[in-house]
Amino acid sequence: MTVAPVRTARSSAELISAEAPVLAHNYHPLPVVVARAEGTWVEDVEGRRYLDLLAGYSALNFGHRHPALIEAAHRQLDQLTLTSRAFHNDRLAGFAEGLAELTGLDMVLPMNTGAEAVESAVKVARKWAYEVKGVPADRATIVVADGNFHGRTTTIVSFSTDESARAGFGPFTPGFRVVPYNDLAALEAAIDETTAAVLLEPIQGEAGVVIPDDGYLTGVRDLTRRAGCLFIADEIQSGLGRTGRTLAVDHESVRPDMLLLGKALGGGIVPVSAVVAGRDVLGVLRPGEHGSTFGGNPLSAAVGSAVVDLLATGEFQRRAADLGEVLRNGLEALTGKGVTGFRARGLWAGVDIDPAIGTGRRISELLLAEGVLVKDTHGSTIRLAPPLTITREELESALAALGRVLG
Ligand code: IF1
Repeated sequence: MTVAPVRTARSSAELISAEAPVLAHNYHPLPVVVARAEGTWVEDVEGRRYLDLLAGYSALNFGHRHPALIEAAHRQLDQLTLTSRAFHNDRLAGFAEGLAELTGLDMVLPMNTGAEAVESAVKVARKWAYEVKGVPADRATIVVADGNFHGRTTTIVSFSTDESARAGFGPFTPGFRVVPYNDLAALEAAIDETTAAVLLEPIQGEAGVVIPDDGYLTGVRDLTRRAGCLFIADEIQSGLGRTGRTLAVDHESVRPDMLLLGKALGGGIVPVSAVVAGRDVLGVLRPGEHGSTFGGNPLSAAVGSAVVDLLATGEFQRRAADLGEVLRNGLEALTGKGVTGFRARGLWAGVDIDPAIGTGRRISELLLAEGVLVKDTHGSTIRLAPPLTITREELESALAALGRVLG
């Protein structure tokens, strides 16, 4: 019997080189190995500290290891973690009730990852089209926007317009139409009697925090209502306080037919996602027609309920709105000094850097050396998305670091 080698504590460099032969290279991480984290700060293996301005792509809206969320997880870990939905558990009703109340919709389909929520929404929209709208079998279409990012499954990349996300993964799922984002005329032209739904991010995250014109979401809502198709809002990244409101659609007081949530819904602890919709929509699902081993598990429901409780106070939405002004002012001050443009709403910004200074990746590496973690999106654009727990001083120090890097 071979004895497992005793793993002595390895340095960051040793851990990075140990990954190479044994871990799929589907990411190109920055050269930092995080070992501990709390709130807005992470610490690497050697004890160096960094401000986290990526926040797990907006999965850490409440900071690393928020005490209320960790407490909910610990309590549930000591009681019950998984039953499958073959049986009821004592956490799921409360989670679904809280999420329905928070969003103003009736019914919840609990899943795990964002992509699963998106896939579930595609299936439900199609089934609704056949059973409620009367679209002929297998003819349903769904309209999406160019520049979209909704996840990485083969059906979802089937309607991606990013070649790096879809090349080599065909054959692709049919039934999707792509229109320019923020273009109501193009959207209207693409909707016909086969259209089950329009699926959009209210603000496009991976595209570089692309914010549509005021009135666009209202226009989408009106268009889909008049056309008798569903408006599906993917708030997996834009939702749960990030933009200064509970949902990004709240900035136009628009209520979609289906709302997709994920990332921060699991508090940065467990993957939790959900499709939230009216009973007339989610009611098309009957026992045995859809499911998931972990969807709605008691640990996820306990953490999800604690997240709903945090959001119900409005504190995080207010923080994102108030500190969003500090972020915006800081980026205004850097415009023309290395920043060529930016888009910001709440504590979320896509910042275009002068390519002459460097790519987004290069800027990320320079900020790493300054003790700030960010992630580039495309080209010379970086995304800033700190935990909503960030203090004014921490945000200002991160903006100062960006100024130094660009200087
Ligand atoms: C990666 C970014 C990418 C999302 C929206 C659904 C999903 C996502 C609006 C799927 C996920 C993640 C995926 C991750 C990096 C990150 C991301 F936009 F947030 F930066 F890729 F574009 N809808 N976004 O943003 O949720 O299945 O991942 O839980 O794939 O590299 P998931």
